[in-house]
Amino acid sequence: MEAFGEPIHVTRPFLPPYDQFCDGLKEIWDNRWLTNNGPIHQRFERRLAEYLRCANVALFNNGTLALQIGLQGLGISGEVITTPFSFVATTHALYWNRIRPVFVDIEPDYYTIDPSRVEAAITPWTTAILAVHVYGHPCDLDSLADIARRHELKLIYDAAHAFGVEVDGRSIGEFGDLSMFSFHATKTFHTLEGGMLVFPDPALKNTFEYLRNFGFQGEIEVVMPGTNAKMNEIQALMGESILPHMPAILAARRTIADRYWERLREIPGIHFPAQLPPTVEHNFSYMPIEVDATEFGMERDDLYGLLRRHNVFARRYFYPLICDYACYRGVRVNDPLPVARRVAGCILALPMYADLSLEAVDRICEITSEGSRI
Ligand code: T4K
Repeated sequence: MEAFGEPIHVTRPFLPPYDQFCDGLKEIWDNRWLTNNGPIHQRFERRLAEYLRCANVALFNNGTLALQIGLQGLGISGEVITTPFSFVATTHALYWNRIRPVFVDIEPDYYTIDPSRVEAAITPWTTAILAVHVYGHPCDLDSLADIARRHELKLIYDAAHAFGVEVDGRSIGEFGDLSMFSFHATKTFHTLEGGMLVFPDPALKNTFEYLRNFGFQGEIEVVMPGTNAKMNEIQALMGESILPHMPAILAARRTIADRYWERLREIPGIHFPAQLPPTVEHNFSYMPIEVDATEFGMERDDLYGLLRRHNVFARRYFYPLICDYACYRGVRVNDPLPVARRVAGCILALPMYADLSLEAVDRICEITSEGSRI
């Protein structure tokens, strides 16, 4: 199989029609209002609340700062039980709040935090659970809610990958005490860079607004030592312009995922996460596969290299585990993490984005299939 002429990356941002975006820019030029809770920001925030059917939302300049502020606003301290199988920003948000991460294992079907391991890791210092809907797979919502309630812990979801996901007809943002969504360029829905908190307690809205704007309450009072985490008008315009395209984006991703499943299913040693229950409306934010080296005849890293030689830039999301990065190696990890270690060693995220052609998917599958025959 010949290499692609142009690189095929793991993702490619969706962009709204150019003219539509330029019309929006005109509004910004006319307003001369560029950031600090501008009119487009306010409108976009309302539209998101409607889209998600969640009353309380707050926008930020990126997901990492949104999560940091979320933790700070909820007053989380001490120890937080979390997953090592995520993007490193999940743990960084704890670190920046001087919270000790307690890493526990994931379950093997969807790679989300294993509730039984969470319960086993609770100590008198535990204040919260920080779970991740990794690849947009919903965590075990009921079990985590039950543990949080019984042990009086806050339940926080890193929903960076989960915009558009629904469970039983409810937005994934409706669960827990707080959810953070990332609107980074690489996400299913984006605002160039951006992030959002969704929360059931309306009293938190002011706190988050103070924290993202230096702590200002009005013009001459600062009520808390906040930071600068404001979404600007161009970010908000990008989000507002993409939001109406979400149904088409999700439908295109579903078609691509179906094609991958159909083509890859036949290759020995290529496995997928378990099928999600019919109650879940998925967003197909990533296309993860597991490579069983014995069955496939090639290690995951060799397949990664083979694809690269064909100009296909799959990614090893999420390898290494967060606890194995140099900056977290000093953190004591009591859980042996057998599932997380196995998955991190064999996972590969294949290209997935709305305008990836089915012909390209077929070629990626063909290259993969050739790998199994080498
Ligand atoms: N929690 C979780 C679970 C997360 O996954 C993330 C972010 C966060 C928290 C933090 O949210 P943010 O603060 O980012 O809002 C990327 C993203 O930068 C990061 O947002 C994302 N997770 C993570 C999973 O992936 P990299 O270092 O892999 O990105 P990069 O620059 O290598 O981009 C990946 C590919 O995307 C490129 O090879 C090409 C393509 N691309 C990228 C950009 C930026 C484009 O085609 N155009 C672009 O503009 O981290």
